[in-house]
Amino acid sequence: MSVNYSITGSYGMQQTMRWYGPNDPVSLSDILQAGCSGIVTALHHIPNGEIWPIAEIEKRKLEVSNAGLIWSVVESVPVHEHIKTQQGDFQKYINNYKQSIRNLASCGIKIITYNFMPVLDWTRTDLAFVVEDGSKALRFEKAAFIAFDLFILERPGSETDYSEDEIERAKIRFSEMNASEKELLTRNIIAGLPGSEESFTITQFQKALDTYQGIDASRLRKNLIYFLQEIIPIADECGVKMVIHPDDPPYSILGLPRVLSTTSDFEELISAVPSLANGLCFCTGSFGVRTDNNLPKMIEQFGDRINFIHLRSTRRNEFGDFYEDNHLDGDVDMYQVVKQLVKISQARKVSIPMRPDHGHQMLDDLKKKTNPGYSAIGRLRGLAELRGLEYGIIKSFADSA
Ligand code: DNO
Repeated sequence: MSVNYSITGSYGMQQTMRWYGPNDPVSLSDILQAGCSGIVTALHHIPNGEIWPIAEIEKRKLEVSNAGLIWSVVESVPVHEHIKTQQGDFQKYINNYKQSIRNLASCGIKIITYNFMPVLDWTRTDLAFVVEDGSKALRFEKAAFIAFDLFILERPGSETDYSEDEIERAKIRFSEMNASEKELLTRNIIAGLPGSEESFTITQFQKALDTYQGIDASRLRKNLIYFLQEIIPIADECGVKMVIHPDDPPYSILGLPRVLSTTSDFEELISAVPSLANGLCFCTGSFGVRTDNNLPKMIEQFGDRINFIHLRSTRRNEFGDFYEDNHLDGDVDMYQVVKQLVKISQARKVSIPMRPDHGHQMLDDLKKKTNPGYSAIGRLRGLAELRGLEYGIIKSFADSA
């Protein structure tokens, strides 16, 4: 982990990209050509809750290393819903999770990402939002999301979650949608974005939501802490860093609690389970949606626990909508963020793996079928910009030293 991967000869970020495995339209050789040294991947074919067998891990590891790359980070070993709700066989799933940690560690893979979002992983309403330059971005439009909740899902009690204004805007938005737009919106929300391990029909979806009846934020937090108390000692034993990915978007949706959206959310996890193996995947796109999250400050505060970085910049408006802007644009102050990240890398003498999180669908990729957010060229643009930014920062630190 203390290998120096930076082009500047100083500690900085290790450049990686997510790879969805052999069926990913973006190949390992594409990723190598983008200038990456690391790969972020998962065994998506292993059903959620089952142990990741050593043979399967080794097989994936070999594919990656044959391409001249290193499997740097697992994103993600998914947390079974029963662990989040503490229903059914949850203790068995926790034990399986522990074994997957041990197996990954025995293959030398020591950074593991997970999240604790109920039912849904990351959520967007529009996967092809055309921005000014003609490229396509991912977007979360509040009125469309509320329209889905109130008028498509018709979730019991949903009206009480929104203001009158929000309901009015959602009504108008819904009345303007035709049948295929409604269908697409539904699919975007519940059919599972890349990396989500769950996919639902409307009936299954309401059933899944119902399993959270009686589980509020404090209960969900308790369950998360219990999970950490169980798995972090194992991670410690095998030298693994667990990193939790923040909620995306970083607030409660569809009446479901969410407990990793702010600084104080993570502080609670640390005070309950202080080991440094209890770490954070610092995702600027997710945290950056909230105006009360000061990203450079969070990096300073949690610097010794940030072991994986997602860089992306969202742009929000007054209605609670946001879309994924170019990596150096949007509301995230990427200069301050990267500067703080370089500082912590240098202080800790590690090159923390970073991936350009998402990218626009652009140029030739507009004609191809791509995984939403994970096209080759948009991520290549993002990575190139971030690499240049980091290079300038590292050089200027060296000059002023
Ligand atoms: C989206 C990602 C998420 C994230 C998982 C982590 O692109 O950031 O899928 O990987 O939530 O467990």
